[in-house]
Amino acid sequence: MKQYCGKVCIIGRPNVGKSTFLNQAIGEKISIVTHKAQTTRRQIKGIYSNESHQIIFIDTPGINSISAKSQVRSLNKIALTALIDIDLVIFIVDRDRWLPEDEWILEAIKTYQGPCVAVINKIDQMKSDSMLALLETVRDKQVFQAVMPISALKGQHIQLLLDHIKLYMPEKPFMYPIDSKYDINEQFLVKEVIREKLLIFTHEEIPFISNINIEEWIKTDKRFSVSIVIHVNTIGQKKIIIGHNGQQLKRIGRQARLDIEQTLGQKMHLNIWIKIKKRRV
Ligand SMILES: Nc1nc2c(ncn2[C@@H]2O[C@H](COP(=O)(O)OP(=O)(O)OP(=O)(O)O)[C@@H](O)[C@H]2O)c(=O)[nH]1
Ligand SMILES: [Mg+2]
Repeated sequence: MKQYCGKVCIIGRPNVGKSTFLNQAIGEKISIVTHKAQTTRRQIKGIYSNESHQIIFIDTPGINSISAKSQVRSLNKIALTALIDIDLVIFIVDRDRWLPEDEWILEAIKTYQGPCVAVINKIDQMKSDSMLALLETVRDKQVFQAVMPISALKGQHIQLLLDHIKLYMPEKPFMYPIDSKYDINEQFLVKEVIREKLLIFTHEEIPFISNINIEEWIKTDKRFSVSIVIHVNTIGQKKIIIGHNGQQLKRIGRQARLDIEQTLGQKMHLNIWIKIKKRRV
């Protein structure tokens, strides 16, 4: 049987659902998702395969055209460098109107000359007339090969989109074994899942200033045990993460462990410690 294999870069504003789409497309949670903007901080690769097609998706940080912060600029750069050597761009917009920020991204990716498919996400929250109006607006840009509405969260029209993406994949041997779903370092994945839970449960800016370090990593067929240290700046931050009677930290640890076990397919033992960074004098 012929094999088709290619790389697809997922681009869009922060929070439009890029990572949710990636997880849904490959049927595995490998890219973290929260309600906060700029959750994704690196390029994350997820792999979809069937007998004939392999699609290597690259999830990217949301591109932010407004903030001039250097951290934001470096996230934009991470996203834009993912456009090299790819076969298709998936440009995700969400239920809002076509925004100036979307126009800015379109301008930023101008040097990319390959095909680009626009995806309107979160249609589960849209009335059909506003969806049709947005569809029309995006189509009128005349830069997209197709415009496809989906709900990444509810899994609506994902298969249709995958089938469409397959049309752009060149005839090439698979780059990964057919059962590979991701190409990320497992230690990175563990740290990312903990960062996600910190973002979700603490409602604070803590995750942006803390470091997450792996102090111990034991992984054999029989045993998977990890010790993590979260470094924070102040005692107040430590208290927020630990919570009343340690309940918050327990919840963070439990939810992280369940997600990691699901993705890596192995029961694990997870210890998390919080330490306050020593100030330099
Ligand atoms: N209602 C609805 N919510 C969605 C859908 N897709 C994603 N979301 C929500 O939108 C929020 C952002 O999702 P993410 O997948 O993290 O978005 P992202 O584009 O990867 O965000 P960044 O990594 O910050 O750029 C989360 O709260 C998701 O649950 C959808 O189809 N419908
Ligand atoms: Mg993301």
